[in-house]
Amino acid sequence: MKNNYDVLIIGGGFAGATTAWHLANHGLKVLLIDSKPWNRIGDKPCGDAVSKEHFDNLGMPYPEGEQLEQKIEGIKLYSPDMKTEWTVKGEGFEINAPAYTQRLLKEASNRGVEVLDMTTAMKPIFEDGFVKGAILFDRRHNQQIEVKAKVVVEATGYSMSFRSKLPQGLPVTENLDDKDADIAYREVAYTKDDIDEPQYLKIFVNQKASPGGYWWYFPKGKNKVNIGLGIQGGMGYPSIYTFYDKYLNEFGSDVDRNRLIVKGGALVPTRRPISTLAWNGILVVGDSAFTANPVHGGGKGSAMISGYCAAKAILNAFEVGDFSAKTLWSANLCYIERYGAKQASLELFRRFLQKLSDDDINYGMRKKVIKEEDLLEASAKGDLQLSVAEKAMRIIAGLGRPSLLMKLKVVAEYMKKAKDLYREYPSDPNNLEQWKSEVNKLLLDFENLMN
Ligand code: FDA
Ligand code: PGT
Repeated sequence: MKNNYDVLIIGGGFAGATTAWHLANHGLKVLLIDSKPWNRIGDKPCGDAVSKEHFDNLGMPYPEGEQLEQKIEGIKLYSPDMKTEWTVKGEGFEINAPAYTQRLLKEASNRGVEVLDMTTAMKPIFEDGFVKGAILFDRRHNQQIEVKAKVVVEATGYSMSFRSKLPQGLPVTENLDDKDADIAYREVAYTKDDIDEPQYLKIFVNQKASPGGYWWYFPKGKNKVNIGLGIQGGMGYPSIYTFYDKYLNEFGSDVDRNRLIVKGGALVPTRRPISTLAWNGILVVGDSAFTANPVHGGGKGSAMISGYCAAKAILNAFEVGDFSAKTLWSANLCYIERYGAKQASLELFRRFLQKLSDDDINYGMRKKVIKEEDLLEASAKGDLQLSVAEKAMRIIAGLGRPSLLMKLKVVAEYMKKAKDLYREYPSDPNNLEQWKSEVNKLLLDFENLMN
């Protein structure tokens, strides 16, 4: 079977569904496919916490009814010794991800987007330097379909299962280094007792119980919780299950594992975004484009941003009738301005945090070397304010950890440099390689200073 579309979206998770939602109703012939059956689309291992701001910024509907499990008012962050508790205020949602994702897909479908479930993209159609479509396999009808499209959107999540089959060497085939990802696992279960403050997410930083990551306890209502942890990849640590079983009681003593609802693990990219979301005939969005936040691993909000930026770039490309990297490039500028530059700066912060000992973190949080507001500012904008710490530097340094403070100063400087470099992101594909080498140099310099 052969078919022609304007746009083919591969993957119906948060990134793909958002792309479809923003493309719908604009007169384009759009097909979205997902390997999963309809009722499981959107069902992937996740903590399911998303900040309200993302919905506001993108003009997207709030989760409601069965899509919303708990309104969130803030995050409580605990030091390894549990002696310091920081509260970061901020509104958000603990969502039912399959229900919300399927809602977006249904709305897109009602507005003209075709959605095919149980359909997998097997390989790209690549001709004359352009992605021209894909060979699909429709498991519902056991048939192969050849789909030609002006633009293909790769939204396959951390599997990167479409773009990894393109000719290697194209900028959009960039790979993920194991150490630039966390391995994360979570279970959703009922609790034995009612949860005290279900409106707060809890994050426990502890290098022993979750090296290079953290434990979370995210309430889904009064008596249900999403609990899990992330550990840094590529470090040769024991399996994630070993950590889960060993420390569950410490962070979730009220979890009733006899009333388990769902469990599963996956990778979370914790780096700057892929160097370009766009190439000839293709845009990459979501986890596949490494859009998650490097410090907390949240990737649903930024997957939505990338989908929004991709849709805008596609609509523009159809206006001018050109689908080359040069025209689709505007997706990069949109994404970097809204989130990507902050990711680059937070990647450096993440590299610093992952090397801290529990003692350092206990000390840093107790003495407010970084304050709650600074952390929120860093997470929201990628700027680390050290003015207060700098003023107090001499006094605090006298208290015993001058090296930690000095390092933090370097981190703040390099975070700023990273953001500045992302402000100079090339305006077209020609200067990409030169710019990438500058980014690599910055990362290398930073690593040398940190070691
Ligand atoms: P996602 O993986 O959701 O979607 C990809 C889709 O593509 C899937 O539906 C898949 O079936 C389909 N697909 C893949 N290959 C295909 C092919 N060849 N053909 C057809 N279909 C194909 N984020 C957050 O904001 N808050 C949080 O609390 C957490 N917590 C969290 C915990 C854990 C354990 C993990 C592993 C991750 C998180 N995250 C998170 C991150 C978040 O889950 C992630 O960033 C987004 O769900 C990514 O959405 P995408 O749409 O990019 O991929
Ligand atoms: C240290 C490396 C860790 C790697 C992490 C991997 C773990 C994987 C697990 C994935 C679980 C995902 C949990 C997602 C939580 C969502 C949090 C959230 O929504 O955060 C909001 C919104 O941020 P945003 O970037 O989506 O949006 C910004 C804005 O709203 C839109 O423009 C913001 O809240 C926070 O950032 C709170 C801070 C969380 C901090 C995480 C812990 C880090 C450890 C800090 C230690 C500090 C010690 C300092 C000592 C010197």
